[in-house]
Amino acid sequence: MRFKTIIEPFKIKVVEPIKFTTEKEREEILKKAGYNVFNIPAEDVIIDLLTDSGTNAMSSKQWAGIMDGDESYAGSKSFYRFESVVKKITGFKHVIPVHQGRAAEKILFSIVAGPGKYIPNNTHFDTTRANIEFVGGNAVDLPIPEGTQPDVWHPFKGNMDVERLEKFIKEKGAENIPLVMLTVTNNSNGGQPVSMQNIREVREVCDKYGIPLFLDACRFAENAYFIKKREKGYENKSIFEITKEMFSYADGCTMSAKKDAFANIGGFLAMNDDELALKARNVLIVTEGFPTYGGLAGRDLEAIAQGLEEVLDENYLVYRIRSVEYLAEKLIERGVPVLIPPGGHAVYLDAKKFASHIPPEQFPGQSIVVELYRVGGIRSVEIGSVMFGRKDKETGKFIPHTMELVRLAIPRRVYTQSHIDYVIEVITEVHRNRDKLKGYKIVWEAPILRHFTARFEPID
Ligand code: P61
Repeated sequence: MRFKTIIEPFKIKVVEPIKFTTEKEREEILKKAGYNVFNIPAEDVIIDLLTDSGTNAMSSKQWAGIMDGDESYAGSKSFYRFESVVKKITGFKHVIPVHQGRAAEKILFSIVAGPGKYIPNNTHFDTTRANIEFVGGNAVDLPIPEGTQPDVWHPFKGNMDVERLEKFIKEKGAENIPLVMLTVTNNSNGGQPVSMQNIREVREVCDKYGIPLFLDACRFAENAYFIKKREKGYENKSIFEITKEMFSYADGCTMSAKKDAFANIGGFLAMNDDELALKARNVLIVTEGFPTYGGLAGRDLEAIAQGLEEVLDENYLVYRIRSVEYLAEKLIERGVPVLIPPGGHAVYLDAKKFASHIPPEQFPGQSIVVELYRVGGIRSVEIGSVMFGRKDKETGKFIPHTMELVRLAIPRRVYTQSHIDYVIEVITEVHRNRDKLKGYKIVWEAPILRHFTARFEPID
C-alpha cells in the first residue's frame, strides 16, 4: 500500500451496544466481586481486555458456516471440512476436535504425563501447567534469559533455552520426558514469538534423545507473522508457507481455536503417532464426544475451518500486530512501563515498575487491574503472583512469580482505534496517580487456578 495508515481490513456489519457505568457504580461492583474482575458481569465492563480467547468477532462467512453446519452425530460434512483445513495447515495425520484448548491438554497429558514425568516448555500457560500437575506430572519452564526481563528487547523473546533443555534432559533422563512443548506465541511471558531457528534447534535436541515435540499452537499465525517480519530468510515467504514449516518440525499440537481460529469456542489435538491417536480418541469418546465432533457442534467446526483460512491473510495480520503495537507505543510515549516488545495479542504493563511501592506479596498487578476497572471500566487480567505465585510446601513462605504483569488482551476484529485511544487515556491517568495504588490480600482462594475465583481485600 502507498499510504502509511493501516486500516482495519474489514467493515462492520453487526454492532453490540456498550453499557456505560459510573465510577461510583463500579466501586460497588468491585466490592461485590471481591475485587476479582473475573467475578464482574461482562455487561458492566466498558472495554473488555480480559482475554483474546473466544472473544473474536466472526466474519460473515463464519456466520454463514454456522447456518451450514452439519449436525450429524457421525461423519458430519463439517468435520471433514474442519479436518481437511487443519491437515492442510499443520500436516498432522490425526485431527481430534475438542471443545477448547485445555480439553486437548487434558487428553494428551492424562495419557503421557504422570508422577515422575517432566514436560518442558518455553513457558507453560496456566491451563497446560494445571493439566500436567493434575495427573501428578511436573511442568517445567525453560525460557531464554531475556524472556523473563520485561524491559529487555529481543526479537524472539518467546524462545526456549536450548542449552538448558539439553542439560535438563540429561539430568532427568529422556525416558522421563514424554514430550517437549513450545508455546507459540509464548503467552505467559508477553505473547512473545518463537523463531523458526529456535523451533528447529529444539527439534534437533528432541531428535537426539528420541523425544516428540508438540506445539501449543493457539496463536500460530501471529507467531508466523513475527517470523516473516523479524527473521532473515522469511521476508518473502507467505504466512501459509511459514506456518507449514513451523508445524513440520513438530509431531503434534494442542490448539485452542478461541484464539487464532477466530472462533468463539473449540480446539483440537493433532498428531502423527497412530498409537497415541488411538489412545487419545478413546479418552475423547469418554470425555468429549464421538471423534467426528469431539465436544463441538457441527456449526462450530465450520466456523473454525473458515477462521483458520482467514487468519492466514497477511493484510489481517499486518493490521492485527500493528494495532497492538500502537497501544504499546502510545503508552511508552506517556512514560507507562510496558513489557517490550509488545506481544502479538496483548500489551503487558510491567506492574513491578508501575506500582513499585507495592511488594509482590501484595499483588501490584491486581491493584492496577482493579484501578483500571474503577477509573475507566476497563477489564484486564493479572499475570503475576496471583496467577502463578505459590507457597513453599514445607515452609509456607510466599514464592512470587518471576514477573508481575497486567495483560491488556485485544479481542480480534472487535475494537476500533478510538476504543484503544480511550484505553490509553485511562491507563495514563491511573499511571499519573500510581502513588495512591494500594496493595491487596487474598481472603479466599481455590486450591487450583485460584485467580479465577479468589476474593481480595485492599490493604489500608
Ligand atoms: C487467555 F485467565 N488462554 O490467554 P482454552 N494455551 C495457551 C493459552 O493462551 C490458552 C490455552 C492454552 C487464555 C484463556 C484463559 O487462567 C486463564 O481454549 C497458550 O482457554 O482452554 C488460553 O485454551 C487454553 C485465560 C485461560 C485465563 C486460562 O486468555
